Parts: sequence; structure tokens; C-alpha cells
Amino acid sequence: VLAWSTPSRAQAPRKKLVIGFAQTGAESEWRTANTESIKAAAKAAGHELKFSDAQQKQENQIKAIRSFISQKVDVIILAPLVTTGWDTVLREAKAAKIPVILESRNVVVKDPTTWTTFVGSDFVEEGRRAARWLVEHTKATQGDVNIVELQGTVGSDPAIDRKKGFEEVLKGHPRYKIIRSQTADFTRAKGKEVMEAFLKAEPGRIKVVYAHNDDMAIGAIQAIEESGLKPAKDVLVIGVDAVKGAFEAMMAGKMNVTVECNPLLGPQLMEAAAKAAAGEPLPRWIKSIEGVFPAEVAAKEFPNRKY
Ligand code: GYE
Repeated sequence: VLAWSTPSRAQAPRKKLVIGFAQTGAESEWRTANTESIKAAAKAAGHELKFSDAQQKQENQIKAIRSFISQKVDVIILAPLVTTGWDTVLREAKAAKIPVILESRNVVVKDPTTWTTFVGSDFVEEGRRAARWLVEHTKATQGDVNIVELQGTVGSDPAIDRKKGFEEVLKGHPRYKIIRSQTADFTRAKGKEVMEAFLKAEPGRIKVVYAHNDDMAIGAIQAIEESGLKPAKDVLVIGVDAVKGAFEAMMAGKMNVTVECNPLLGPQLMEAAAKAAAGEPLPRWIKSIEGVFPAEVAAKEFPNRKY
């Protein structure tokens, strides 16, 4: 580009950017909504988005980031599958002077200056909200409340923190017991499979299933039904995300509650990308504001849901 063809900074509107986006995969309804939101927001802002679906494999995300660096993109958006293992590649991005924005999951790295901001939810709080709902909803009951937990992807930020927040609240209530806890990788198919195994291993004992996302909760509902029990009655079903599938399950009387986690992060991410590319300062955390939806409000809220 010739120097004289470049408009001066003062006249130029927000620059059109080339953004590389390293997505985790398409493991859940939440993730699909997240991808669509980011693609739509990039398009609306006139940016070019290079999209990579890692199919739930960290090595694919690392490859994508390296390819974005060699293509000299303006900004990289990363939805890190797990928290660890990013030190080297994030240092490479920093050395190439490409800002990295984290979305929907956080990392643990030695050098925190290798990423600019995290756009996403407070997952510990989501776990606390799930437990608070359970304690409140079952306060009139007596005796042990045996819980099974379906964890998200091993080593992922939301799985670690949703477990942590849930346990933190239940610590003060000794009759609530997590009797089994296993990963089901945030997918429906694995949610069903793991719940089937739980039901076989603990016949008649399970009172509650706490799933780290709605997709696994929906898989668990299928397993509960196939075992001859009634979901939401014999076994209480708690999910996280508040996707449409959860509202449908609640309206059908098969699920009790979902804790909201907003996937529609595209607009906030584009704003952050523009600032990062212009070298403007960003907060370390751009936090989502969210609620809790029990089955009683599902039918009323359903028409307002955007994902
Ligand atoms: O809750 C789950 C997804 O990282 C917050 O990932 C996200 C989680 C979301 O697959 O459904």
C-alpha cells in the first residue's frame, strides 16, 4: 500500500480487521450459538473472519493459532479448550505483536501479558447458583440428597469452576453428597452414556443430576427415562447454559432448572478486537450478566430466548 493512499487516522473510521478465530468445536447448542454470534458480529462490523473448528482438540487450536500468526492477522480470538498448555503459542503470538483475546474459557499461563482480555462468564458463580437452587428447592425434604455430577471437558475452565462453585455452597450443607462425578465432555451423547453407568452403579440412590451444561443434562434425561424413572421427579435435573433445548425439556416437565450462561459474545468481542488492534487499553475481564431459570418460568421466558 502506498503511503499517500492511506487515509489519516483522524478521518478513518474503525479499521476493517482480519481476525483469526480458534473455536473449540461444535460440542453443544451453546457453542453453535457462540460461533454464529461471532460470525454475524464480524460480518456486521465488516471484518474478515478466519474461522477454525478444532473439533475439541487442543493440538488443532495450536495449529490454527500458528497459521493465523503466519498469515499476519490483526487479532486472534481463542476459545481455549483447556486452561493449560498455551504458554509457547501465546508467546509466539505476542512476539508477532498480534493481540490475543480469550472468549468463553480462560487460561492459566506463566506470562499473563500474552493475552489481552477475557470475554465470558463467572463460572464459579454459575456453580454456586446451581447449588443454591438445589438447597432452596429441597429444603422441605429430609435425609441424604445423593447427587451425581456430569463434568464438562476435563481441564476446561468452566468444568473446573462450575464444580468448585457448586461444592463451595454444598460444603455448608452436609446432607448433600456428590456420590459420583465424571466427565461427559459437554456433549449429549456422552451425557447419556455416563448417566446410564451412574444409574446402573447406584440403583435407586440418585436424587439429583448436576450437569455442567444443558446438553449433558438432556442426554441424562434420556438415560433416566430409559431406566424407567421420571426425570425432574424421581431424579432432579440441573443444567447450565439456558439454551432452548433446556427450556423445551423444562416445558415438557423433564428438567428442573438451568443456570444461564450467555454465548452471544460476538458484539463485545468485535468491540474488544477493534480496541486491541488500535492499541487501546482493555479490562482484563469483560463479564456477562446472567440469571437462573427454573421450570416454573420456562413457558413464559421461552419466547424471549435468543439461543
Ligand atoms: O457452557 C458449554 C460449552 O465454555 C462456557 O462450553 C462454555 C461452555 C458451555 O460447550 O455448553
